[in-house]
Amino acid sequence: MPGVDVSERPCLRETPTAIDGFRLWKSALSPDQQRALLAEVEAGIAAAPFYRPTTPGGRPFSVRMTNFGPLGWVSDRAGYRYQPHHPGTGEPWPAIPPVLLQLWDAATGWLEPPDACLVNLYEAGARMGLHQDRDEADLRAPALSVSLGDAAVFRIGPAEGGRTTSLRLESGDVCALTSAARLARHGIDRVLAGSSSLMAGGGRLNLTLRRARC
Ligand code: MD3
Ligand code: FE
Repeated sequence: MPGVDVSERPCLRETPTAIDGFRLWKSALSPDQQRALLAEVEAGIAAAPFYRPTTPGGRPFSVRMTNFGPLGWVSDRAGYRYQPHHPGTGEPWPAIPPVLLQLWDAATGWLEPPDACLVNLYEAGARMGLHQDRDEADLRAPALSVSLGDAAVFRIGPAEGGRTTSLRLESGDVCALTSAARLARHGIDRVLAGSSSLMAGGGRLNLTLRRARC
């Protein structure tokens, strides 16, 4: 698809971070690429609308979610899990946009493709508390995150707990969570409303690619 080929950005450089295994590419997607990816996400959500999951304890998330790919991460009274269908419509999740598969290959080098893409929508006031991602079968496989829309204050710290580091994730930024960072504690403290004009009406989208099954 024109406008969403990662090879169009030959001068792209990795931004060094002090966090072992946390790899960051600021502005990996150009504004045109961000708009093209947003259009693909919008086409997907027409078939798999955002819904508001609840924690196993029954508390609603402030983030709304949907998924693309063979498996989607869901949470409800029965717990956290990956499943092949949308909990509201019962339909299979839409395909992962090809540009995201291309980014996975380029950024992670992991031979198996991702089988899950969680799509998080942060509207005004939404946040995500510190947590670890450990619902995947092989925790050695990396995760890859793409941010679109309003910037967010992201916090990350060691798996064992202790000191955390805050950094801003902005529209078009891509990060890979590899090795030690794969089990890092992380969350979104807040979204900076009005920081991006990508999405009419504001808000932030995060797409996280993972390998749910071996
Ligand atoms: C660090 N999402 O969906 S993306 C999540 O911006 C999640 O919506 C946040 O944490 C968001 O689980 C953060 C960056 C990210 C993604 C996956 C990770 C950081 C990670 C996996 C392990 C460690
Ligand atoms: Fe997470």
